[in-house]
Amino acid sequence: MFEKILIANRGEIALRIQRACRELGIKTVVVHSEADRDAKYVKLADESVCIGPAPSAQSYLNIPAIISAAEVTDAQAIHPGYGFLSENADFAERVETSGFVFIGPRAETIRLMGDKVSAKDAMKAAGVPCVPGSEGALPDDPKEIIATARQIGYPVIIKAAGGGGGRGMRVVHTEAALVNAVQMTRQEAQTAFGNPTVYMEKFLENPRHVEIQVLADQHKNAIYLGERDCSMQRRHQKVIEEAPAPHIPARLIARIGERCADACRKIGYRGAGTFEFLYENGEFYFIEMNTRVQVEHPVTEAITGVDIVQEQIRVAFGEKLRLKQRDVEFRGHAIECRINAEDPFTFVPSPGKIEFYHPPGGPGIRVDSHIYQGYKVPSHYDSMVAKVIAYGDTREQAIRRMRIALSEMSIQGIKTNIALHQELMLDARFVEGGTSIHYLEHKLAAKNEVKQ
Ligand code: MV4
Repeated sequence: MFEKILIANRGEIALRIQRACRELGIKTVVVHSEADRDAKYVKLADESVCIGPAPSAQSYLNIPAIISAAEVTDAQAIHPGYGFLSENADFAERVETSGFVFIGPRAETIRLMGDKVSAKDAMKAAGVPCVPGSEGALPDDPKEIIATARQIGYPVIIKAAGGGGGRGMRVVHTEAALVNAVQMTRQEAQTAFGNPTVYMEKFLENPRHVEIQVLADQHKNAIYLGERDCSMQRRHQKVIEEAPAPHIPARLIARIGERCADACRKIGYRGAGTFEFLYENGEFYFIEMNTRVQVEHPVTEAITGVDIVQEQIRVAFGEKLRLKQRDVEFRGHAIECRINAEDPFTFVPSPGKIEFYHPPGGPGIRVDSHIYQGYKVPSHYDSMVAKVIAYGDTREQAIRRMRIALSEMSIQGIKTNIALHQELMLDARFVEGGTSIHYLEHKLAAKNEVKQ
């Protein structure tokens, strides 16, 4: 096994990766910015290297500084976590050409999935069901664009090939608005991503966001670890995730999961990955693939007993997957609440010093967090400060345990969204399960109307 891994990330995921390394007997190097110098998780690592000032562009996104840190500390592999450089194909390539192992897929695979047109083409060819849409990128000819939209049927959505995660999209309801919308999306895509390529899909009006977790080794073995429902979101930021997805038949999941695992074998995928689907009227439609470990991986760990971060490290080292699909058992239900340092009404980030912290605990509760009393939440990064994961034999038990956990949890000194989670755990539609991607935004809009 590796002797030493460099963690190119911060916060809770840097701590999560450290814990996986420790269990595998691997030493850790954590890189950090000046703003994170005094954080406890930095001191917990075997070694730490300051790679630059607070702004991410000069630290957590500073490729030469990270590679140098790996060189001076003699690390053998680099774990990128999520966000930052985790899906940067150039970084993965530089890591490997510098003689280190990138804990993730091959740079070529990251590049393939980073371009949403090539990702969709690859998945379609591998037998994964996709949203009906244009044959690859849209041409320039307005006549052809109009013909494509007529074939698909309105409403359609125009998406940038370089986008993803909700950036660079536009919904079009009528032929009159089509050509201009394509032109505008192209221009924005050119400005934002340096790539004017766009494609068209049928716009699904009220879907759920259901994703499939996969694991693959370098010997063409691949398995799926079930699904997560991430529909509870606001402005493309997930708020609550759960596994399994409520009210979706297990045989449907098995069918789509097999397709994903099979696609991994066909494209020579390695590591952990997530196939994002829209789910509507009992059908799955692939939209994007994420080539990193995700924030919400703990709900899958809870229902499968698989340590996804440890598996990432093992397969990066070249080990064969120790599990076959028939060894994967799904048991119980898990829910994750993302606790953010933010104003509960305006959602504006609320950085600052944590004056008091009491984490929840007890049966079925896991808290992934790097915070503590006296910790200063920096203003430069994402506002997520903790993830509370509740596990139960049933969804009802997981919800009950989450309610108790949230009632125990106390964070003073900064504003948090704990009260929002408490409200959602009592929301009749959430309790019923199976709400769409629009539910939370509609609920918040209705609440604001009452207030005004
Ligand atoms: C869609 C869609 C409806 N129809 N594609 C937004 C993020 C990006 N990953 C894809 N997104 C969407 N693509 C078609 N053909 C609706 C969304 C969407 C969405 C998807 C997942 C989670 C939250 C969302 C919120 C708004 C829109």
